[in-house]
Amino acid sequence: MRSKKTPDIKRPDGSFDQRALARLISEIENDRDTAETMLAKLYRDPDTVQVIGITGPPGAGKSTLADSIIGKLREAGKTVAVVAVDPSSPFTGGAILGDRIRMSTYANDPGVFIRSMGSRGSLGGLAHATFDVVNLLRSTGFDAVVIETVGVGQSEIDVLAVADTVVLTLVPGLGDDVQALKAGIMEIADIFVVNKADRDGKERLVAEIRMILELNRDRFGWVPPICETVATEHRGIDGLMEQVLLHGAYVRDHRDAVRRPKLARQLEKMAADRINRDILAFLGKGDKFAAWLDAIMAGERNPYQVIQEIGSFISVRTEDRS
Ligand SMILES: Nc1nc2c(ncn2[C@@H]2O[C@H](COP(=O)(O)OP(=O)(O)OP(=O)(O)O)[C@@H](O)[C@H]2O)c(=O)[nH]1
Ligand SMILES: [Mg+2]
Repeated sequence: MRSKKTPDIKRPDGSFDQRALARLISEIENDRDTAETMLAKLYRDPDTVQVIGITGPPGAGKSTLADSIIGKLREAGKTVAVVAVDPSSPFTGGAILGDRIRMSTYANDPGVFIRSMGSRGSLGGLAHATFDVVNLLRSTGFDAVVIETVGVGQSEIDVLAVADTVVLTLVPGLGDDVQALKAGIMEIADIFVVNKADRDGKERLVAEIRMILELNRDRFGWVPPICETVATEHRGIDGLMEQVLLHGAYVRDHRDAVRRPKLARQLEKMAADRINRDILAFLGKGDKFAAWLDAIMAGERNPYQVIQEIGSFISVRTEDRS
């Protein structure tokens, strides 16, 4: 057990020790146990911080929007931490470099901290380490945290769990994608952005979103607005920012209704991850896993019988501890 003093990331003058922060994040990425120990001590959840998740399909303009949002937050004198989650998928292999270039406007701004993370090793699409990193940044004293994540699947559900405000970025000309998204997006988006509004098909996309919203009207405490933007020309950004801030206020006023289910989802994921690690470590330790494999290979047992045995092993252990 190492007992290291955790450095103060936010200095008395309001600036951030970015190198110390980068070091803590590397520790989080490299060692789950260290991460848990550190965050058990550091975790804070001040309701003055707004975590903004920007999600949507590849190339929708998420980074360009993030850049504009960071700009607006800086104009308002707010400090911002940015986490860009890059899927290790071959389809978006260039994303890391792309994000760095597009966000480079703020690379030397002491009030902005930028970090790219891979989503490698994550079952849910968004790296488990991302939860930890966002929680670290939430705890450290930034006024806002911006997460960019690509995709339109499970990873959005993950974003939902760590973000207070989820901005779903869509673009005209996606064809049937909105239909396909229908089930999922309603639970995800706090704000819809129709970006690339300079393109054909904008009206149709807006109408489609509006229809889905209309059908689900009863389900909302907060009715997600639809913002039209042309991120490359900074058009529509003021309107988007206004909604982001309004939603931030809504979250603060409805903390139980908004934060509790998000925390529940997060805790569920974290618990599953923890249990998974513990049990795999336990199975590995006593060479039981190898013995089971031997038995399967020898034809003495089949994998399903082994899984049943593993199940009873686990329940014995959990009963012991209760
Ligand atoms: N015409 C037009 N192009 C845009 C707009 N917003 C972004 N783009 C362009 O779309 C491309 C992708 O923009 P990004 O901001 O990198 O999109 P992204 O969603 O972050 O992309 P990934 O992170 O790779 O998924 C870039 O070439 C942008 O210049 C827009 O409003 N209109
Ligand atoms: Mg991007």
